[in-house]
Amino acid sequence: MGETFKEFSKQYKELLESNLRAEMQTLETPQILKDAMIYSLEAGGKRIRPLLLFATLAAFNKDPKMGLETASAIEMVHTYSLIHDDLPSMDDDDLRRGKPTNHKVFGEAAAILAGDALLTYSFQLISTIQSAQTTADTKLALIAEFAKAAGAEGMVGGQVADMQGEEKQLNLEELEYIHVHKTGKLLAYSVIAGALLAEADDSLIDKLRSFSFHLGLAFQIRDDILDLEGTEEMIGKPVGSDEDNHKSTYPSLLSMEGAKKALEEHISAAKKYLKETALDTAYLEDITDLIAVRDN
Ligand code: GRG
Repeated sequence: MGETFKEFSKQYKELLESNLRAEMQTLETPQILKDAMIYSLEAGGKRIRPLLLFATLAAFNKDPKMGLETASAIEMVHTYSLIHDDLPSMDDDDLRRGKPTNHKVFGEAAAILAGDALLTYSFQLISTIQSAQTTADTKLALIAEFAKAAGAEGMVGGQVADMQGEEKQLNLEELEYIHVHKTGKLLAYSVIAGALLAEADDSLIDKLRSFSFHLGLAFQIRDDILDLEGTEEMIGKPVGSDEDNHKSTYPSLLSMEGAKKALEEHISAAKKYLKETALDTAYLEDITDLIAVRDN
């Protein structure tokens, strides 16, 4: 690991983005669908999930490039989830990452289909990994774990629980269920996919699962803190009590101070599990630190 994390992340973000462009160029499909898929894939995401996968491969002293197809697949599923989350029947958002949402530009039907196509294509990508280092068994394990993380037992299940929980007071356990599934499972898959590609044994995978569990919750708590701080800045007064907002969040359940404490606790638990792996985890630690202080 000669490079700094900044150099590493720049290099692999560029590699990912050029691979996403290349994949889209080869796609034989009606132009509107292709344009809608490209629009959201190139709308300026942080690429945290692909970077987690590349950093996990680096931790195993493997060439991060061997994770390129899987990293691209994960970013496609993440992109589909955001397109669908913004739809009129879900959050009904007009803006994402400061730009008009997919359905605002291409219409609702095209946005639904762009999400569907990204989801499906992601599995095609993993099933056609060319590298001689990746066996058919590994590809199967990558696909099975991916389906579980993205589907009814993972992100989609979390989204439904989130919709059901709207407008009612949740307890901490219910809130945690939502976030572990809606956000945590795909983040965790990014790490587990790296470990599967590196052919890690089960005990290492367990430790990385524990790391990712805490990382996912830290990511979400930071998201809630950022949302609340953004709202307070906008209206110029402190919010966060139940009268102000019906949606349960970490700050609304624990207070801002309690949410910041919980964030710190999850970050240190994540780092504790990383240490236990005895891998070369410098980049994974850097990502963990970034998640704790990120401001977008
Ligand atoms: C519609 C099946 C379906 C699922 C949607 C992930 C999700 C489930 C909805 C997103 C809602 C949301 C804003 C959740 C908060 C945490 C989160 C996932 C933020 C967005 O992820 P980032 O910060 O996004 O990695 P960028 O823009 O950097 O790609």
